[in-house]
Amino acid sequence: MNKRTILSFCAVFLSFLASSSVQAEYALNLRAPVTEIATQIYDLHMLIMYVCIAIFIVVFSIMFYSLYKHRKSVGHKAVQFHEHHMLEVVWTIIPALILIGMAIPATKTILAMKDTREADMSIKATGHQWKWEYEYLGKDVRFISTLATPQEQIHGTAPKSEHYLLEVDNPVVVPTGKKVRVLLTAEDVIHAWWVPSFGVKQDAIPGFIKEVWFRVEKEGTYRGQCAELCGKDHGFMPIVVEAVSEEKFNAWIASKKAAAAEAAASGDKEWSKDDLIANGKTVYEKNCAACHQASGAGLPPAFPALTGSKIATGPIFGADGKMLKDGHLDRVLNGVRVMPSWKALLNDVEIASVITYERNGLGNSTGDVLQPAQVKAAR
Ligand code: HEC
Ligand SMILES: [Cu+2]
Repeated sequence: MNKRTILSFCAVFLSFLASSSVQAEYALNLRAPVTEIATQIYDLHMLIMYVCIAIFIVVFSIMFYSLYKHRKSVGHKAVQFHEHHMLEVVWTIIPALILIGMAIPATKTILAMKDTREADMSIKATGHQWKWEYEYLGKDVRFISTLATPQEQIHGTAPKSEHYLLEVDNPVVVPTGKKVRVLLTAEDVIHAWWVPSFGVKQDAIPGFIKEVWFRVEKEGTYRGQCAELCGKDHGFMPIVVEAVSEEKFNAWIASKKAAAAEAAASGDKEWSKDDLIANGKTVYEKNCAACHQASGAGLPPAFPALTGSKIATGPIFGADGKMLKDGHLDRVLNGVRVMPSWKALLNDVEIASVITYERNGLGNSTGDVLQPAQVKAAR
């Protein structure tokens, strides 16, 4: 190697170093933290990054200096120091100390992350294919949060909106300044609840309850995703958390309760066929189209077509007036194999609407109507 090659190599090396540390300040770094834990994670990340850079500079400077200064062409002879005990002890102890130095703050943060004690409120989040269900424990509020991005944008026939695939119909609302504990589980497959600005990422596993917590100080809308990889539609079940003042939060809880009471009351009244079909279309597109397709054609053999389906156009009640086993209502309420059970996810009005829509839309025309009161009685 001549002097020019070595110099140009050094130049490339230095410019690489400069660019990577510059980039750390810009878009390539972690999301700006908004919780205490996320801030700790961010600071740890930076600290360890600087430690790495420092080690890199020290090690490579010595290496390149030695290579250059002691090269054969200037007549250097290799020095032998095999079995140099002092040297071996030093190069074991120094890295060990560096590792311990990094492990101490990292462990502190992990312990703080797992410390869900003394939470001000708890939300149970359950992952479903492909949506999140939230239950505010002790507050009697429960709802489903589904993707709000229209199918046209997903299939490329409409321009994509600003929060493409990161928008939902019902966001999680939390008060600022409060320690919120999230209990995570899943109904069908493993999901993962991830909100980067909170420093929260946790698998939601069927049969287990995992706990995470966050405390947001600043009002705002924070977005995340289901971070599970295997499975078809985890990328279509985002998470949106709105942090608001305590008054706004209380008002929101009251409005959710009022809406639930209203939905319960509307389940007792007689619905017109047109209203059921119109409402059913919305319910269908949100909950069923991912598997059975918006047209009802399904994706056979995995997901049967509802258009012309024997079950979806067959009888709902038996001759005795009771719900028919393996009939249309039974299938939707209780599910079977891969078909989810909708009992806990949809209310009477939603189930009556979606069934009426399946029977009178999607290319079917049985002409009959299922009333919410009938669903209620069949539960
Ligand atoms: C996760 C995918 C998935 C979703 C979401 C889903 N289904 Fe299904 N559904 C299935 C599968 C799979 C079957 C077939 C089950 C079997 O027989 O093994 C099925 C079967 C059915 C059947 C019986 C059809 C037949 O001919 O066998 C009806 C009716 C039905 N679903 C209605 C609905 C409704 C209404 C919704 C929305 C509220 C819905 N499904 C949402 C997967 C899904
Ligand atoms: Cu998921």
